[in-house]
Amino acid sequence: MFNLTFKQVNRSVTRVLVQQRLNSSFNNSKLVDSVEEALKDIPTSNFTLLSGGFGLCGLPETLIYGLLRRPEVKNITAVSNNAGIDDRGLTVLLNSGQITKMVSSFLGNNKTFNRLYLEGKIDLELCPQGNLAERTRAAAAGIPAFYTPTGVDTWLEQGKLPIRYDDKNPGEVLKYSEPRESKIFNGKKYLLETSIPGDVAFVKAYKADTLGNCWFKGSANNFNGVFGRAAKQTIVEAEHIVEPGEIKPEDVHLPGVYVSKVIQSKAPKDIEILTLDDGKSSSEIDVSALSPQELKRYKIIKRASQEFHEGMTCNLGIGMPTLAAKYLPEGFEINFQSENGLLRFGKYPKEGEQDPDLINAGKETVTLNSGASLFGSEESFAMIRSGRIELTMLGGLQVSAKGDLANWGLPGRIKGMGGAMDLVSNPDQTRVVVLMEHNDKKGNAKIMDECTFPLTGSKCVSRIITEFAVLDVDPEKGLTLIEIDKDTSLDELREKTGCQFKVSDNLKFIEV
Ligand SMILES: *[C@@H]1O[C@H](CO)[C@@H](O)[C@H](O)[C@H]1NC(C)=O
Ligand SMILES: *[C@@H]1O[C@H](CO)[C@@H](O)[C@H](O)[C@H]1NC(C)=O
Ligand SMILES: *[C@@H]1O[C@H](CO)[C@@H](O)[C@H](O)[C@H]1NC(C)=O
Ligand SMILES: CC(=O)N[C@H]1CO[C@H](CO)[C@@H](O)[C@@H]1O
Repeated sequence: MFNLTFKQVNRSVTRVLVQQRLNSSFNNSKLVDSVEEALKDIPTSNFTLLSGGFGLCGLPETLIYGLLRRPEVKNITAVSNNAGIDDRGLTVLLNSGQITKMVSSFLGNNKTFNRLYLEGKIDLELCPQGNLAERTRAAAAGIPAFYTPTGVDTWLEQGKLPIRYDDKNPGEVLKYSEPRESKIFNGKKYLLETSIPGDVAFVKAYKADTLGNCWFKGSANNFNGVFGRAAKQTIVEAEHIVEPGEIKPEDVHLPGVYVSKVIQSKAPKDIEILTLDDGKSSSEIDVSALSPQELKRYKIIKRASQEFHEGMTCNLGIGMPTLAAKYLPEGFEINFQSENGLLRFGKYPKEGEQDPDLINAGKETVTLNSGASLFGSEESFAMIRSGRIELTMLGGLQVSAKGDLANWGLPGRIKGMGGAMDLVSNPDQTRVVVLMEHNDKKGNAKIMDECTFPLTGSKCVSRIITEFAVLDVDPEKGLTLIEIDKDTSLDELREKTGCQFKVSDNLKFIEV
């Protein structure tokens, strides 16, 4: 016996254990009856919770409300793309004071989250959406850190993201983010990002079997799949609990090996932004009935729709960029990608066909075209950073003559970058077109020598489309006017623009 090696002892012990399992009625079911039981083994306080979902889609609310009924569990660092909406999702744990720090890409318009952050009641680490996915993916893969192009030359690299405001002096920042180390690979700068391992993950699945294998429906994979892999303890709530084998092995999105417990989900399923196909074609729009403000936007959107080529893959930001898709010629084939995990999504649904599990990055209900595919956020951003998206159209607050873009907040009024920093991180392969009004509401120029608002990306914009002009951007040579509104003179345009621009020899009128 003393001659046995440790390995041999270990092996024989394993054999005995396996034999015991076979002999007894060993129950390997991870199903538990109640949310109390599901949360029994989580730490009492001071831990990191990864909470899946995107808006209200795939939101593990049964578990979140379970935690609300355990007020002694405090000082939670919650990692989640956003915090749900007021009175839904993680916001309830912000209100109860159980969450003291959020790691998110987007504050949104949600009053509670905004207020607590700006009043200095919570810490917020703003994290680009793609970094959130990749930092948790790295944790899931046993990788402590990695280099990524997202956020180069922005507040993220410079360590200027406000993490904590002073609760006594409004607007004063008490704590900023850590600056990021950078390194050049193949002539391009990348930032070092560390992984985000979770202590606990909350996951919402459509179907889970009693072994913990999960299947996500529609766009509900989002952060659920990657978060479910990145925590020491993953707790799944599923709408349908099935027996092992009912989810086909090749359809398992999250293998049970990552999952500790499964409960029946009791969360309601709601749609955050119901958008329906009104059946009207774009040619039916009565331009003469539009208000001056609507006409401005109409001109920008209509001109933007000329940027599409048949068969291209593109990602459209919320607002005007998304609306540009309405002006595609009938039958025109485009692969629209949405960063919450859809490729080849289609029109808004017809009344009655809407599905809370199928939303775009703007949280609007959508449909899928034939040949569509669905995946998690980590894969979506892999696609984005690696240049599979040919065109990204975004809104802008400011663009500089070198093509720097600022579009995620003003100092003191930060909304979060969402996926924008990731979307503009590979401008050599993904063309970045910015749609914006030429001037802000006070008439200030938004096209200028240097942006004054925090950057989304530097030297990344290829083209700017406004109601007055189409300008091409070269990071070295600056701006060239290629199209002008037919009712605007060059002098007027110079007046409205905050920096010099060249005029193309081939200047045309904007045709809309
Ligand atoms: C295994 O445990 C689960 C949950 O505790 C229970 O619902 C199920 O009936 C058990 N199965 C067997 C075969 O004992
Ligand atoms: C949480 O952290 C605080 C401060 O480090 C410590 O005093 C407290 O005991 C911790 N609580 C738990 C449950 O670990
Ligand atoms: C909160 O938890 C963190 C670890 O997640 C710990 O470092 C910190 O000291 C805790 N703070 C309090 C007030 O318990
Ligand atoms: C985007 C978002 O979360 N909006 C919500 C924020 O809170 C207000 C007030 O409760 C809601 O009306 C919004 O829908």
